[in-house]
Amino acid sequence: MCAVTSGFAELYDSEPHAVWSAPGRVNLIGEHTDYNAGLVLPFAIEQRTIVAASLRDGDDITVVSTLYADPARARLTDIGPGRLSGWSAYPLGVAWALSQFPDRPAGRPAAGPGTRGGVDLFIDSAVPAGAGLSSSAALEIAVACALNELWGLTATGAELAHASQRAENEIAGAPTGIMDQFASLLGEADAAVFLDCRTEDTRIVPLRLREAGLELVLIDTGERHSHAAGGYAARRASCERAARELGVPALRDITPADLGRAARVLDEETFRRVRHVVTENDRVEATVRALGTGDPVAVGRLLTASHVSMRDDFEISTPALDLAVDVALRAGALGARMTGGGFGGAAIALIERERVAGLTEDALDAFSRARLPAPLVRTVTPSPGARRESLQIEYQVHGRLGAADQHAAVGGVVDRVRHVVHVSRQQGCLAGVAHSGAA
Ligand code: GAF
Repeated sequence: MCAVTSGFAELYDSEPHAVWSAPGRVNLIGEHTDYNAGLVLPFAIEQRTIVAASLRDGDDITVVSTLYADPARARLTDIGPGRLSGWSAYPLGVAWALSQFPDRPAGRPAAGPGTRGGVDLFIDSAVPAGAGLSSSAALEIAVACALNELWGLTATGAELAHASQRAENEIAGAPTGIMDQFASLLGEADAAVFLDCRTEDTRIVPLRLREAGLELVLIDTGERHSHAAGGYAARRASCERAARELGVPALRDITPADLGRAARVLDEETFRRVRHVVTENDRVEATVRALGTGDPVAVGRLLTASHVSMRDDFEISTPALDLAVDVALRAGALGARMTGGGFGGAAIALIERERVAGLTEDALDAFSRARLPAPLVRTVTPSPGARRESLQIEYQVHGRLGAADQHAAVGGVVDRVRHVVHVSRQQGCLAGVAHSGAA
């Protein structure tokens, strides 16, 4: 039986109704453009978050994760802005947002009456937190898919994405955009998701990496960050202020031809923030075109130009991310850039398959010489988005592994599950004394 189902059964003394999963994502290009109503091109990765869930009596939502020692339980009506903190704000926030979904969505069958009651959830994940791979969206979307079905909501993918974003913005307090949720929902094997964040039109863009003998390599610096604080919010505020000063609804409405006027109106730093967003939107469109014509050299150049723009204009890179990009380029990558919100996390490189081993060696060597912690270097595989799983998924959460590794990983998961069940029982989660945050 699957580790999350056995963990669920051990913790809640019954089988889960079903299991859902959602992947993390890597953004190929289009950074800090989503909340500016701009363009993005992320892809879902093979690392997934898995949720086993069932309805329960009453209106308590219980969330337990193999990754966190603090399980939580909250009454649905007690969840609200400013009342929760920590990891459980994300899944509980999704429950809060979806509990407000209309009973009778226009033109669709009514949601099941009175079904928005208690739910027990048991969560496991292979998506590392703070690495720029959107572990938060993977968690939100897996929970959103579970609740959509358990509560009979008939919400569309876009509605689930928005409910998840509300959880992140209003309950977890991270002022993030909509890219990650769409990527986690809509990803496909060997493809990226082109999203226009204003119209929310999406298009699947084939990457055809294998045919071209190419790999996407992730260099995780190990530097961790959170978007609930600091630089991310400051960048968003600066973009919104610039749009107001330039008299447009969003920076998406500024074109390269407007940059001369922007330079006259804005202070120097704000102008550079704007220039990043405007040129990044252009680079996303150019990348989609280059992928369409099978021109990986052009794609690589665009990725590197994006990094330079984030390093110099948007100022969200770090010395470790810059080093990762430099090493990748010196190892022969066609292009490389930091990916995600910045201030830590990972870089990606587009590189020929036979150069991957050399890049790995060079990165370890360069980080060691710079006295930085060893980076984690691995290929990433563009993968399918969120789905309901069969219950036979014992080791899929850990991605592609050899048979021996699978055995070890399953053993590891089972050990983690046992530990979590033990901790949850000790903390009285099941006795209902761990009501989370709310007054
Ligand atoms: C984070 C956010 F969650 C996204 O919405 C996006 O803004 C990204 O940073 C930067 O492109 O992943």
